Parts: sequence; structure tokens; C-alpha cells
Amino acid sequence: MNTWSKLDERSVPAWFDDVKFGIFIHWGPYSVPSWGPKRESVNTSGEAYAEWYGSAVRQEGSAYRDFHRRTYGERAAYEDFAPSFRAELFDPQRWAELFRRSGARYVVLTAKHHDAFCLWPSRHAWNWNSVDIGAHRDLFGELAAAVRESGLRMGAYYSLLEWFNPLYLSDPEAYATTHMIPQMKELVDAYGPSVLFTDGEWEHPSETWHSTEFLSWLFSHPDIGEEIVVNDRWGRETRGRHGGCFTTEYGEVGYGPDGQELHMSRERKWEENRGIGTSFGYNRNETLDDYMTERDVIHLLVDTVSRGGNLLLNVGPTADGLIPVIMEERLAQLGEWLRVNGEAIYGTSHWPERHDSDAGVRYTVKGDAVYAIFLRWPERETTLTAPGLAGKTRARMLGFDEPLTCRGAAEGVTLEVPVVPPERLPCRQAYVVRFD
Ligand code: FUL
Repeated sequence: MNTWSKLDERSVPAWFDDVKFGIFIHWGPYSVPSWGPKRESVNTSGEAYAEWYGSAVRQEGSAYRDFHRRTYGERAAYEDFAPSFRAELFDPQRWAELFRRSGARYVVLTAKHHDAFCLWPSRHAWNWNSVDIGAHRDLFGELAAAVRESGLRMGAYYSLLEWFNPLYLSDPEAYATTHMIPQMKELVDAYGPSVLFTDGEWEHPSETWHSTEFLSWLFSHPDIGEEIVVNDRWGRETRGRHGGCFTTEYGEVGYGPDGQELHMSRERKWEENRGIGTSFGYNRNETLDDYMTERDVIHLLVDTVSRGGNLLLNVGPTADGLIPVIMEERLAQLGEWLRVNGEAIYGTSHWPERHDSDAGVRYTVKGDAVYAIFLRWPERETTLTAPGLAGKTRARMLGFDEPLTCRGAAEGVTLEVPVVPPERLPCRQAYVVRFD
């Protein structure tokens, strides 16, 4: 039976919990205007998302519409951007190499966002895909091949809703059965993605989308049925409740719609997704202040993983096919950190003991090893109170040769941390002590 209770019995494939870190990519005709209003604080509602340009520009009085009129004129339509989405500098191997270097283990590209433009030659999107217009290339297929060549897994983002599709607007159920589901099947059969990140589910209940039927088909797919990871965006009622991995987006990392900490409230894998700045699609209107620093992105990864989550960190390439250098730098910095400290991230689990029992320390575990990740360089004498550390006798800092001295304390352990000159620090942010 195709019911949620049956489908929810399927656990999220184990590979996904091991890999911890993926790259999200939002790329499409919206990358041509690549503009959204500036936001003082981090985005929580989509108001500053540059990939929402096509919809926001139709709203009288919106900042997008004002910008659009001033820049492109009254008569320019969103659709007119597609021929300029040319990707002339797109080098899939170069992207894949950067993603590999960042330490990410999977990649999720927008195969189709809410504007319905497809990055592959979908037979359900005639003249509204990257092979028929603009780039004249199968952008999804090319990236999938390069990413897999680099040893990473390839995933697809797919929007259930289509802003401007007349059939969707008049008869969403007919749209789902005659267009959306056949198109998702086409995508899955053509590229065999390891992740299907659906989205745009909120306008209708999962029944209208025929989500459970589709998932039954997907989970029994002969090639990818076992390994595919799906999320919880399958209908108005499903987020944080049904499907596969639960998703959180900007806002409080790892907190579900009811404000509960996800890994503590439910036995479900979860994944935080967000941009490095305030948008998913590239926003030319952002400045340095809008971007996370090296320290921010490393802390975000550590904090997410220590609470049982994965981080799907987004980059927004430009219309010509380049990844903005600030994003490239953040990914390279994550990779540098992971080369020293990856042992405390990949293949670990969150520690059932409270992650915040020691301020400024996050924990992960693997086998008998406990990893204490210090967000700041620890004091010369540091006592960790987590009770599970009590029996530990050996301590070693990753990327640092000499063992550290540790002894049992009334609660937990006390660690002696040497004074280290800056050039001998194992890395620039977040230092890991492994306890055995
Ligand atoms: C959302 C979408 O509306 C955003 O544009 C973005 O794709 C994000 C990942 O999901 O809510």
C-alpha cells in the first residue's frame, strides 16, 4: 500500500549519514538578472532569494519589479533571459574538482526550479530547457558525469510547482499526473540521481501531487531504488513528518517546524540547506558582509554534524558558468579544514550525551573514539564534564603530533593543552581532540 506509514518505514540510506557534507547549486535563467533586494539579517522567508526573481517581478510594488523596470525596461519578460543563460565559461570538470577539494561528498543541482526551466533536454519542457535555448548544452548531464568522475555522488533538485504553467494553475492534479510525475520519472531514468531534493510542495497536499504513488515507484526502481535519498517536501502536510530526510533551511539549524530539535525529537536523519550568503541563486546585490566567513562555515558544519545533521551548502553560479570567487574560497577553506579534521566528521554519529554540555565544544563519535571539537583554542587546562569521557585515558589533537596529557576529573576529564605558536597550529579554526 502506498501510504505514508508504509513509506516512512524505509530508513534513509546509510551512505547519506556517513557523508555529512554536500554542495547545493541553484542555476537557471534567474542567474542572468542575478538580483534580489538586500537583507539586513539572514533570510528566512525567501524575500531576498534571487532565484525567485521570475515570480517576484510580476508583483506590483516589489523591489524586484522596480529593479527590473529600471534595468531592462517595462516590456522585458522573465522568459527573455533564457537566451542569455549561455554558460559559455562552464567547465564541469573544474566545478567537480572544486567540490571534491571542498571535502563535499555529494552535489545537488537544480534540474528544474519553480520557473520550470530544465537544465536537461526534458521532452516535457519543449523550448524551455538548456539544450533548446541559451547554452544549448545538457548542463545537468555534463555536471553529473564530471561529478561522478571525481568520485562524488550526483543529486537533483526538482520543484513540484511551476509558477507559470497554465495547467498547474487551473488543474494541479491533472498537471501532476500528466506532466510532473512523467517528468520526474524521465529525470530519474535518464540520470539515476543518488538524491532527489523535491521542493515547492507547500501549495497542495501530497494527495494532489500523487507523491506516495511516485515514491513507491521510486523505491522499487531497479537501479537506484535502494540508494536514493529523498526529503520531506512532498506536500503541504509532510515537512518534518513524512518522506525521507527532514530539511531545515536557513533559520535555526536543525530545528523542525514545531521548534523541536530534530535529532532529539525524532529518529530521522535531517539536513540543513542554505547559501553562503542570503540567497541560493547568485545575487549581485550582495556584499562581503552578506557572506559567511571561513569561521562561520566551519562552525556551521561542525554544529550541524554534531547534532546528527548533514550540511547542504549552496553556491550560485553566474549565467556564464563561473562559481563566484568568494564562494570558491569558502569551499576551499572547508576542504583545508576537513583534510586535517575530516576524521571527526565523516562516518561519525552525534553523541547521545547533550552536545552543549561543555560551552564552545561540539562532540561526535565513531566506534570507541569520542571527538571533542573546540570552536576556540582550548585553555591550558581544560575540564570537559561530559560523563561519557570519564573512562578515557588517551587524547590527541588532529593535525598535531604530540599526544596531550589527560587525566580523570571529578566529572569527565581534564586536558593539558600546550602553548602552540601560530605556525604550528593544526588549522585556523575549530580544533579537534580525539579521546580513546
Ligand atoms: C525553497 C525555494 O523556494 C528556494 O528558492 C530554494 O530552492 C530552497 C532550497 O527551497 O524554499
